[in-house]
Amino acid sequence: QTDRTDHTGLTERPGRTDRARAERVVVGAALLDGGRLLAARRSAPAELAGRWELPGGKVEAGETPEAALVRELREELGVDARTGERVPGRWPLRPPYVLQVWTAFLRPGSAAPEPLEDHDELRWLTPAEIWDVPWLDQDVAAVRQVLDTHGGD
Ligand code: 9L3
Ligand code: MG
Repeated sequence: QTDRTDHTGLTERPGRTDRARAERVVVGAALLDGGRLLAARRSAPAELAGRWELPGGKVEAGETPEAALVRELREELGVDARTGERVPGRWPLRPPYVLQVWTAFLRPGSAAPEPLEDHDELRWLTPAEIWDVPWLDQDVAAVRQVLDTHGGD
């Protein structure tokens, strides 16, 4: 591949721009309540079943990541949530997917989370309990970052 020159006269590095263009964001929620973090055990697909994750899913076309996260939390857990801050970092999943994480909080009057689809168990973990569950490999670094930035929330 050769470098392209755009109208500004600057060259782009094709590898990097093409990868970024093809990327699909999966949003994960660091759902926090009283200093505890919600962990969800996947029941599907088979290769992920039994491992724990930050709940969430794929951002759909025309959707902001924050809106996708609120939608996913309603669909998967039956809750009315709002997003907080982006947790710094981006963690590669199976290409073209990349995981990004936002903090999230239950809105007043929200139902308590229930495992409605894709999960079969939920746990609210204190910081001391965070590593008691077998997280998905791809979620470990994200959870560590959540603990570093929001461990006291
Ligand atoms: N994934 C990994 N960690 C997460 C989430 C929410 C998702 N915290 C992976 C699992 C799937 C893909 O991303 O391979 C899409 O997620 P989903 O739509 O099946 O939840
Ligand atoms: Mg999901």
